[in-house]
Amino acid sequence: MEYIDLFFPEGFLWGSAAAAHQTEGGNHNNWSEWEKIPGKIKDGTNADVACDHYNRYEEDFDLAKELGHQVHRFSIEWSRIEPSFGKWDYTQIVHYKKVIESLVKRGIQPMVTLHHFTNPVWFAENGDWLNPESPELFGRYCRKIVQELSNYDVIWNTINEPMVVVTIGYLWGDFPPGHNDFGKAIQAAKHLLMAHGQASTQIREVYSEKGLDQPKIAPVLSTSYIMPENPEDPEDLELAEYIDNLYNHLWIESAITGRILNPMGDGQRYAPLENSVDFIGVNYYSRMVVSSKRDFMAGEIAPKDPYRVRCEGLEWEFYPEGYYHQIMDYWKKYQKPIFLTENGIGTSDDRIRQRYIISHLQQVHKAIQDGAKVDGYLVWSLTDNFEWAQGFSSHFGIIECDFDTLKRKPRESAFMLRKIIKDNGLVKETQETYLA
Ligand code: GCO
Repeated sequence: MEYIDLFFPEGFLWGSAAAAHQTEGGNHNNWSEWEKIPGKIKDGTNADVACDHYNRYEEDFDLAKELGHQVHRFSIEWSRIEPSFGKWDYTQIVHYKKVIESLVKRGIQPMVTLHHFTNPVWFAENGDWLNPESPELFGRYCRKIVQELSNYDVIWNTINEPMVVVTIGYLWGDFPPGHNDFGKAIQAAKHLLMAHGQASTQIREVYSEKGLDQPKIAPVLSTSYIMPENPEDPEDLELAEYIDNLYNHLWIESAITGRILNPMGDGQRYAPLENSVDFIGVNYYSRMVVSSKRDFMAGEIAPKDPYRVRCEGLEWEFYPEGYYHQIMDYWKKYQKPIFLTENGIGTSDDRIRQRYIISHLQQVHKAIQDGAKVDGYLVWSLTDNFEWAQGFSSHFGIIECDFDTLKRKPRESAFMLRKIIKDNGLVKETQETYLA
């Protein structure tokens, strides 16, 4: 295979992403409660200690710096900031200030996620995202945290992967709160959408009250290339289109148009959504093949291609072509800049990760060549961490974390990415070395 140098646009930003509950340890929230229920976490583990990132963030950011990262995406744990309703914990606010300062000190741009899956226990006990007041409750926390952190140069992510929260938590029941109910799933999606609107409104207001320049705000979507099992079957095609709309578009189209679209609403305007999306955060891992002969609503998707490499535990197929497809689709439909906020693979074989990252970046490059405005790429994840229902059995880190000793050790993929960052692209030699 003959490779050519593939350079990325000037100013393209590179780095990694992580989330509070998966790395910090010591959290008390709806997930820590869920982890206590036998059978919910595949390997029977919990995130009580996780990577102990809460105490070791300096060490982790030293590594990120050494590895050339320019941005780091992490989340603030709501349950730490507001452990009981209306009570703010200032020691935790100070903690996150230090986390941000420690990135800034190393010349790494902080990208802060306000909600990454977890909720305070009091919020979960009050109906979680089914509570009609949930958007405002979330908005209050956002106002607080933004008031405290707006003096730093932060890129804001409001809600992470709303449709994952909805699909896995409210439809398939494998994440908290464990519902299996389409109606509830749609209700939760609507409230998460309104919560995004509340968050962005609070951010805008706080910055303007303080006379600060408006920051960049984005929700972060989980996207999957939805394909029909049998492309000749009109029913499969129709289902694929339906799921694509429901999973990949309904929510973001509502956020961008400011209208709560069917089936979440009847297209009514929701003012807080106005001007709520400066760019779209896109997380991509794989494709999803659907069939009209299987019950998607019950979590049934088509059998995997036996010849494709898969993600440890989660069984997601290695499918880079879908990345190009999804980036182009969002770009064409919404004409908003895209930031690739997560991409990676859980694997114990780092050579697979190396191939995965390069193959996916080739697709990103192609999308940029074809006109998509893509501003950056973050690998998921900086270190191995608690992979939700998979526990510690899926290794996504470019840095290995030994969960007995908590020792960190960069994998070869981390050095590969460092070279990519330094070159601002995939030079011929990088592709030859890692795709060989
Ligand atoms: C997310 C993701 C991460 C996962 C990753 C691999 O919501 O951003 O779910 O938290 O760890 O996607 O599954």
